[in-house]
Amino acid sequence: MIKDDIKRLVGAREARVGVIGLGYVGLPLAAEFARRGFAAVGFEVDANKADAINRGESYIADVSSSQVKELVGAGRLAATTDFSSLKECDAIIICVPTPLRKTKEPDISYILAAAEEIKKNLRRGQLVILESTTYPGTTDEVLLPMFEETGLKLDEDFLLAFSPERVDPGNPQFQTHNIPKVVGGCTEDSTEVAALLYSQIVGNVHAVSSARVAEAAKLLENTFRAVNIGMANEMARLCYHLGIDTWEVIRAAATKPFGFMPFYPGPGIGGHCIPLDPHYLLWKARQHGFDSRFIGLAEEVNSRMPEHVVTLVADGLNDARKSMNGSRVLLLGVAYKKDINDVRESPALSIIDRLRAKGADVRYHDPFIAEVRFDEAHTEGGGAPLQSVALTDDELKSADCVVIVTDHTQIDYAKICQLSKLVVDTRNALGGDLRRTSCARIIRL
Ligand code: SAJ
Repeated sequence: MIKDDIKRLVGAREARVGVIGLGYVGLPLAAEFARRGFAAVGFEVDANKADAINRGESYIADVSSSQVKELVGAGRLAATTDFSSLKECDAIIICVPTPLRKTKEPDISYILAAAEEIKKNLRRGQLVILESTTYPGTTDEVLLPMFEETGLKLDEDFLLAFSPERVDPGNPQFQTHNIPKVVGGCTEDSTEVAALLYSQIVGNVHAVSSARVAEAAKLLENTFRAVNIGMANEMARLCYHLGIDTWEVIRAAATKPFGFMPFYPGPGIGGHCIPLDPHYLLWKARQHGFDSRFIGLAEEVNSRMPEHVVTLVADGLNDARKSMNGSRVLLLGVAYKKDINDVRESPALSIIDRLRAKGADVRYHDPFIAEVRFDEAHTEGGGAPLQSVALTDDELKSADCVVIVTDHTQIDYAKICQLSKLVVDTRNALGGDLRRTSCARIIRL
């Protein structure tokens, strides 16, 4: 059995660790193994990324170029587009994207492409771990048969496990080394050795009985968020009809010291995890004839928030006897959450598209994002790219409505209050003492 051979290499930190996909998950992971004394090789399809790493340059904010330069200089970190080098690795970790197709069905094509490369180079004595978020069963129903087609046998020749990524880009408190790691193998040997490998770089490793338990745990984590955000958004729409301040309600409920966890309404959910991951669980459930209504309902509520925001803008303009058509609307923030430069799945894209479709003259200011381009899903309003405008006094004064879509910390919200005629605040950025400053009308989500 190869378990002991790999454990010896891992224990001595002589195991060569290959990471497929050097994105916001793979690069920090490869760097952490290298930092702990392992030889780490990143495998990339993008030669520009591989070249940058080998030049000692990082393109991921959570890993500094100086750290990459030091690790590459020490010969402990390298990157390559030559996947044949996979055969030299004792452990191979897959960190590739798992997007959704237009039909909202899982797209595991990146996992399959990585698995094909591993299959070509699989040899006796290797541990393979999948980290990409996917539906329960991917590791043992899809990857395992692919690898056993080579004639190599699980446990006798190779080990196979799943361990969900939990990277939270830009989080100053939680990084690779102090985020507990769930690990589940296709066999006990696989679980044991994968757990030993991660224990070299993570303080808390939580082993579970199978790969699919680990796959399901990850989906529960993020479906939990999507469903609870959906509840907060539904509460906001209900409170709007009841004339109750949603944020005040949540602040009050959050005083409960047990049995409650605050989530907040917003303009919709964006990012590369929360809008997508639940659909992997939903798809798998349906394969087994089980329809998870919570996931579908959360998706429906969350995806309708951009429409609700546009309604608030229309209501505000209407109260000022203005039509949406021809009004100047300035969005503050287009990133999917504050203080980052990522617009993936951002609700701002839908809000802009909808406002434009109603004839509004839409502009935005986002200190993190210079330009926004629109895909085919957002062309009702014409779909022309937009550039961020400077947040000048004139820009604020000339807007018929200002919409706070992303509550970036560095924005001067007191100035927004003083110079704007109408503000639709989807993030409670004007909460607290700003409520009392002399400013225009505020409509709060
Ligand atoms: N959002 C709300 N209300 C909330 C919380 C979030 O509307 O109460 C919105 C955000 O504005 C954003 C979307 O939901 O548009 C997703 O927000 P998020 O806080 O979940 O941020 P993400 O997408 O970066 O999620 C990641 C996830 N991390 C991983 O999957 C490894 C998630 O599990 C983390 O909990 C989250 O970061 C985090 O806590 O920062």
